[in-house]
Amino acid sequence: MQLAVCGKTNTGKTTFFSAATLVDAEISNRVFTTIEPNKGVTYVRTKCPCKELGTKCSPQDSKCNDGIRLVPVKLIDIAGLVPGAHLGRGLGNQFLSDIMEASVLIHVVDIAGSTDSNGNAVSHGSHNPEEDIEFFKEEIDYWILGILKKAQLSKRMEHTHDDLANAIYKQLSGLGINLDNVEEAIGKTGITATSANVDMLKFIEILRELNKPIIIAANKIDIDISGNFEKFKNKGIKIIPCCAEAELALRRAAEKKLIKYLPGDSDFEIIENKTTTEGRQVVLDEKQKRAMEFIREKILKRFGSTGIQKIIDTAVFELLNMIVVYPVENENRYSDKKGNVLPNAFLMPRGSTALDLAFRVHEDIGKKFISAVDAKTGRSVSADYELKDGDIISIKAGR
Ligand SMILES: Nc1nc2c(ncn2[C@@H]2O[C@H](COP(=O)(O)OP(=O)(O)OP(=O)(O)O)[C@@H](O)[C@H]2O)c(=O)[nH]1
Ligand SMILES: [Mg+2]
Repeated sequence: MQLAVCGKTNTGKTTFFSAATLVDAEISNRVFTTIEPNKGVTYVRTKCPCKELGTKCSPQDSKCNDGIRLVPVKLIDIAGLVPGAHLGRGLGNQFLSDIMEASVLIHVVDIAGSTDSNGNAVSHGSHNPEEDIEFFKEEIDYWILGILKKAQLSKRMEHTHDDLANAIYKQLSGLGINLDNVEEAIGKTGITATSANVDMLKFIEILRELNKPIIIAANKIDIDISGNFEKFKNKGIKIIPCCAEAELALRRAAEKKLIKYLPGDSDFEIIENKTTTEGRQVVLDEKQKRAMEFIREKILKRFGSTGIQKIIDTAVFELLNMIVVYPVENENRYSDKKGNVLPNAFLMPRGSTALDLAFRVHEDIGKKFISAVDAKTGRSVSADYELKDGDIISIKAGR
């Protein structure tokens, strides 16, 4: 599963990406700083069962920090789009296909309105971010329309004997579009292979919403003097305020152990008197302390967090409707063969069954599935048992 950080140029996408992954990448206040996509790993944050079970876990594929389990998710930071990208404007449209590789699009918007539609700096509040939200969806939709038009669907259907859904599905393969969604969108719009562009665009809009949910990261909330965020809150869009710059500063300070902070926390603690292994004292200097205090007062106290973690978690748990399940070998010790307690944390779509989990562990285990045990209750469950968030399951398979 991959999430994409995307949107107009110069909105803070790479800052968001670096804050979420701690991968170093160039950040600057000019347009098109990022050309090649940056790739990294971020984490969703969930409660680890170790606390409630009173045991100490030893994660192998994820991390646990004082009862908070961090489960990895891929993140990609894509070059900025400008209006007309689908026609090749700006850096062109090759990036649109990068965007479509992701399951959720994190659209980073400069909510402070401090950059115009081409990403150039303008006085704060002078650009309306609503335009950016609309243009972004339009770029994707027109780009898909271009692909479908090129396909000459009716000719292709004659040739291959595919029905419309299959013809579209095949044409859009590579965009991570699923056939059920194509059928649903056709059902809702009644399009045919020769429908006019305006009807095709309605179909594409529905298909996009089903396939590539968008969450708006309302970035640069620290300089939003126009109160833009407040205006969007009630418009029925998924939008979360954030300050990528603050998160990056906090994460870097935490990495150096200058502060105690976990992504998503509502506060941090300055670590005084920290000594390195070489015996050097490392502390935040006065300027850094003031910057941290600013973040605490202007961001954390006002919004409850920097927003970055909340956006990642919302993308995975809400928009993709994932749950976290812990497969184990030994249901009494909650461990794998080697004795690692709660070694793995799997993200699975809500509605997945014990059998789906068995296949996820290994195809062979899935094929030879006999039963499963819910380790928390000790009860045996069947193949079609629907997994719950936080379940610890031991699969029993034949030889
Ligand atoms: N005030 C403020 N500035 C921010 C924030 N996040 C990023 N910036 C600034 O916005 C500018 C652009 O940041 P980048 O992360 O390079 O933006 P980008 O969207 O990746 O830009 P391109 O790669 O050029 O498309 C830099 O000057 C950042 O320091 C934020 O939360 N608040
Ligand atoms: Mg960038």
